[in-house]
Amino acid sequence: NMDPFKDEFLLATEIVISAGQYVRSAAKSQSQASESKECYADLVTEYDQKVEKMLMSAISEKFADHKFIAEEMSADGNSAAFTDEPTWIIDPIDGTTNFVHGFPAFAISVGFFHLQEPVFGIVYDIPNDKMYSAVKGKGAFCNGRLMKCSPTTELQEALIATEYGSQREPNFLKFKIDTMAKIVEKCHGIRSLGCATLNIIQVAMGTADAYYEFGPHIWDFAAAHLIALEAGAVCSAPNGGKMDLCSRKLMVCSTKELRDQLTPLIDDYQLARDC
Ligand code: LIP
Repeated sequence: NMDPFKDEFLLATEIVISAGQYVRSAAKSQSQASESKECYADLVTEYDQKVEKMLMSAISEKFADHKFIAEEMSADGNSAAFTDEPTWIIDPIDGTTNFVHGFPAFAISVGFFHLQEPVFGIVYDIPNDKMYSAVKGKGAFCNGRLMKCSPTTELQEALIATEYGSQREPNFLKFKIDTMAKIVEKCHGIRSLGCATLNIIQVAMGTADAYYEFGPHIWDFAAAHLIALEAGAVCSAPNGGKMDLCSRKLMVCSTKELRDQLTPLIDDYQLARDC
């Protein structure tokens, strides 16, 4: 039920658009300085940190007792506390590597949860100025237009999105590449936007038919998975089990039939949980 959190939704939309404009003007000045986090391929810029602070302080000003799970505040590797309290789950820039290189696929992601259930999700595609949003039970919208995922039921006719990710452990990469090899043999193709959020949005738009990934964090999924659900997608674990937002694994399929054809091709991989 959205109405009790209407003010939160309006505030979120407003601050995400203004933060997005700020990042877009920075993105024009070509490549961005970055530092690496856990691995040389896991990047952060001053904009990730600034945008996270901007969003969190605007929210705290109005809703002093709300909780946060956000990418840069979690950069110390400590696990996040995900409680029943009203909780904002924020990725200030999803697709930081793209932002650093000027590759036009990066987004601000804000999900709002209560009782650990999603209430609304907002994804703002910064370079393309597209606002995606969903309120639980009320449909998914792109710049005000209703979104609907594809009716594809055959893997042979499907376009699948997944990612190499930002970790470089050889075993983990081998697992990912082996899995992709099994899948690409059976489908139209595999795509990697370098932005988990926007991959999920492609499924919600019907421009891709499924997405799965091992390694992203709760802030990469929180908002986008609700948008996909509201567009008619099926969210699960990559093995077909129940979706677990803290597990760092997710699969989003346009239909159950696709899910059932993909899961036998995807083994499990153990990852440290987010929460
Ligand atoms: C990134 C994702 C990307 C995924 C990486 C990473 P960041 O998020 O969107 O698709 O493969 O593992 O999580 O660090 O740019 O917010």
